[in-house]
Amino acid sequence: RPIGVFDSGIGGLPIAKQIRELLPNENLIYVADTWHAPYGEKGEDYILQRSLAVTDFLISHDVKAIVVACNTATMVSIKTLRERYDLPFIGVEPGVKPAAIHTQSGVIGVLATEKTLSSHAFDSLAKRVAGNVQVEIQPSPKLVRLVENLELNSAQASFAVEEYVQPLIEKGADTIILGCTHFAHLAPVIREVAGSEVSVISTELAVAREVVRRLECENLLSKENLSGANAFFSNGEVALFQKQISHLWGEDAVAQSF
Ligand code: DGN
Repeated sequence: RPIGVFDSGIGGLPIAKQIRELLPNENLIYVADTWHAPYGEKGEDYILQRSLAVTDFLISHDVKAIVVACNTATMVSIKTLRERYDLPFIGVEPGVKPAAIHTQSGVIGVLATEKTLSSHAFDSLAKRVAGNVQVEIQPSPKLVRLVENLELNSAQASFAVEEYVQPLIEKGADTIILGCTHFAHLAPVIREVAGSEVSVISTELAVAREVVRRLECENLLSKENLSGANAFFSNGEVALFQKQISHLWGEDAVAQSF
């Protein structure tokens, strides 16, 4: 049985890649809910309805666990998903804890969607784990669209990153959290703009390790010694999705519609 991974678009691909590396013989199904993206600008009911619909789709493919590879969907929906389905759900959340441990200046910055930053779940995460560290937030709405358009090195990407990173540095942040999975694709630009004095924290590896841990715990790891298959679904324009996954995953990735 495969592991399901979903996001509103291609933001979850870096997480799926890490899972693939740690678990080479598992089958993966990746779903990009592109038609309904960006989640970050939608209401909570809408995001929850989409999370439920995508979960039903993944369950129709007999998945054994689901990775909610989107901070926004995790913040809004994971509690309900866990209540409604008898399946392990692994979510993602901004890495406030590692950043709070790492900072020297005592100020950390969070780049994420407006929805994530205004959610109750984020507020309680920050209160719970930041301790005395000051948490500065920066909604970064332009970045998701740039990533979806594969503008990962363009001048526009640098300008947009600068617009969001600069205010955090001015507030004294020496550690910046990528609190939206899409932003991992922009990590090189974000690192360049932030400069060598600032650490940039991304959570793909931690999430992939958590997936391994959960599957081990539930005795759900595949026992077969085959190399795992990957399936990629999107409900957006299939030609664009093919271009995205060829570029970000590999030439052999095949886009399918749902
Ligand atoms: N990738 C999603 C996240 O981590 O929050 C959000 C993308 C979006 O739909 N705005």
